[in-house]
Amino acid sequence: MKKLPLKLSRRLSWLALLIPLIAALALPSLAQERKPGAGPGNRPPREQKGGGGGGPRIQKPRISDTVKANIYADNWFKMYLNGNLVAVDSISFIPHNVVSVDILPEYPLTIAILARDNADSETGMEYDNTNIGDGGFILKFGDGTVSNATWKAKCFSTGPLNGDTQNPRTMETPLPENWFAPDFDDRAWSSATVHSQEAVRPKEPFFEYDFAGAEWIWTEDLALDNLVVFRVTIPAPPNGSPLPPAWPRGHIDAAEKKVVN
Ligand SMILES: [Ca+2]
Ligand SMILES: [Ca+2]
Repeated sequence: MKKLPLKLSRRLSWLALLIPLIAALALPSLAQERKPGAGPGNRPPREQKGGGGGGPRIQKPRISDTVKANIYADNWFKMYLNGNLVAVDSISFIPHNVVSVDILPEYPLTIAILARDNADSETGMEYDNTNIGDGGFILKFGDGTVSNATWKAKCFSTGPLNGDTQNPRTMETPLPENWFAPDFDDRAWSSATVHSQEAVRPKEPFFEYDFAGAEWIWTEDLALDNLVVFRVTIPAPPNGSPLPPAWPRGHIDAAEKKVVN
C-alpha cells in the first residue's frame, strides 16, 4: 500500500480528532432546538402569578379566588350570574337538597333565579293533585351575599286559583325574554317577601350548610305561587373584600353551549 505523505497524514489525524469534538459541541444545541416550546415562536411559559395553563404574563384566577354558593330551593331552581347560567338544581323536586358550588363572582353582580315549587302545571297541585305544596328559597355566597328583602320577586305561574282544589286551575304568565340578563328592567317588580323558617319548614340538608344571615324569600303567597323569578344586583362583595381583578374568565353560555366572551 502506498503511504500518504507525512504532512497529509498529520492533517488527517487532526481532523479525526476535531470532527467528534465539533459534533459533541453542536449536537446538544441541535437537540435543544427540537424541544417543543423552545423555538423562538413558542417560548416556554414564564412564571405566572395566576393559575396554571394558558399564556404567559396573564394573571388568572385560582380556585382560592372562588367563593362557595349555598342554595336551597323548595323545590327547584336554576341560577344565572350576570346572564350566564351557572347552576341548576340537580334534583327536580324531591327530596329537598342543598346545592353547594364554587362560583367566581364579578361585580356588579346580577343574580337571577328561576325557582319552582313542586306543582302540576295544569292544577298547581302536587302528589297526583292531592296537595297544595309550598315554596321557599334561600341563598348565601361566601362573600357575604345573602337572599333578603332587597331582592325582587315576580310570580309567573300560580294555582290552584283561590286555593280551589275541587276545580283547580292555574294562571300562567309567559317569562319575559332575557329575564336573567343584567340589563333586564325589573324596576316595576315587587320586593321579595321574607318568610319565617317555621313557615318554610326546611328539610334536614339545610341545617348542614352555612346560611347564617340569609333570609327565606318568595312572593307573598308561599302556597299558591309556584314559578317565581328572583333578581338582585350586588355592587360589590358585601363582606368588604376587594373587587376581583378583571382577569380572563372564558365565559360560556351554558344554555346555548357557545363561548360568549
Ligand atoms: Ca305551591
Ligand atoms: Ca314545595
